[in-house]
Amino acid sequence: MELQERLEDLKNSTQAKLAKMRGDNAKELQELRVQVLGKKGSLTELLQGLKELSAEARPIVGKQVNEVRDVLTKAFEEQAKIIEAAKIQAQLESESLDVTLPGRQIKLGSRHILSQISEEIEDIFLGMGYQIVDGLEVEEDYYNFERMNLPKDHPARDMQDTFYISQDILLRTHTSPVQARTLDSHDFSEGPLKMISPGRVFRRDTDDATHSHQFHQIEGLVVGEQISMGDLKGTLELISQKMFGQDRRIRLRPSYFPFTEPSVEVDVSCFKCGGEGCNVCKKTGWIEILGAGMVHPSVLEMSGVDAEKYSGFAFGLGQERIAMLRYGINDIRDFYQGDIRFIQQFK
Ligand code: FA5
Repeated sequence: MELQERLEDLKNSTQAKLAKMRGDNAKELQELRVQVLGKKGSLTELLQGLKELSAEARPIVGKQVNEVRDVLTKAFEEQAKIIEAAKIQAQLESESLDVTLPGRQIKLGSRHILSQISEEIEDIFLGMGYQIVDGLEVEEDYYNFERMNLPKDHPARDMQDTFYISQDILLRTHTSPVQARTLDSHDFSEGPLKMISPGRVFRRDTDDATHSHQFHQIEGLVVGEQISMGDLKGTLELISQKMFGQDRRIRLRPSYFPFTEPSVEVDVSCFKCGGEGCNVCKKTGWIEILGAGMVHPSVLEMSGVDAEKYSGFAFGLGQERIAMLRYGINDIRDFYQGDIRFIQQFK
């Protein structure tokens, strides 16, 4: 057969094979391409035949070979596109994407109720000119106890069962050590010290509905000239009214803390029954919210503050307690479980 005829034949037969090829057979397409256009393929083989042609015929047939190569190369590319499109189509069908389905909702959290309470109390005190001080969660025994007038072996240490890290280092059991640290650094020639310090504290208490091994307190401390029990009462009355309502009253009951003298427990009149007695106040009309007192002269003196000239009051409240009372939360463990249904109720 003439070379030109064989060329024409190769072109036609390849085009026919391509036309018959199934749309999903990439392997078959590749094999055919190698067979026809590959280094040892049919077209290369035909090219060898050029050598035997006359010098006049060679360029003409050579041009034809190139034309056939171009046509077939394009045809293979077309078929590759068809195969690729079929593959994508098959994939889309198998994924059965339903664009009419509603989207998946991203669950948004919100500020934790304990953070909200802490910010609310901070705002109240900032408005009265207090500073907010950060304390250390890992504290020295010295500041947590000794500087709070609780020397080693003092029986009142038992009231705050402690996680010790070493003999001298512990997880603070209350926010009161911040009192000693701020008293140490305060310059009284610049005016009285007025601070609050919110933060996390730790005790080896067994977890139950009202106790947790870690919880949050807010410490308050005011030290200056002629600070009296009346100032303490007025301040606590104000904070109770802001937190629990304008018509709240407070009552002070004698208590004991080694770092205050006198010491008091502070009750607020029940915000649910107004003082008549109900299940929230256990029929007493009053709810205990915090411990407080006049700063013990020894605590002042250990910081080098002249207890004859300066006096002050301090208080410490449990944040969880405030939130539980205000919102009727029955179990303290709800605060720490990160359940979005709980957290979102306090938006
Ligand atoms: C103190 O911790 C004193 N530092 C408070 C204080 C400060 C008194 C300044 C005087 C002057 P108390 O151990 O009572 O006191 O704890 C204070 C509050 O922390 C309690 O009223 C309670 O609301 C909360 N609390 C105590 N233990 C736990 C616990 N295991 N889980 C949750 N809250 C607790």
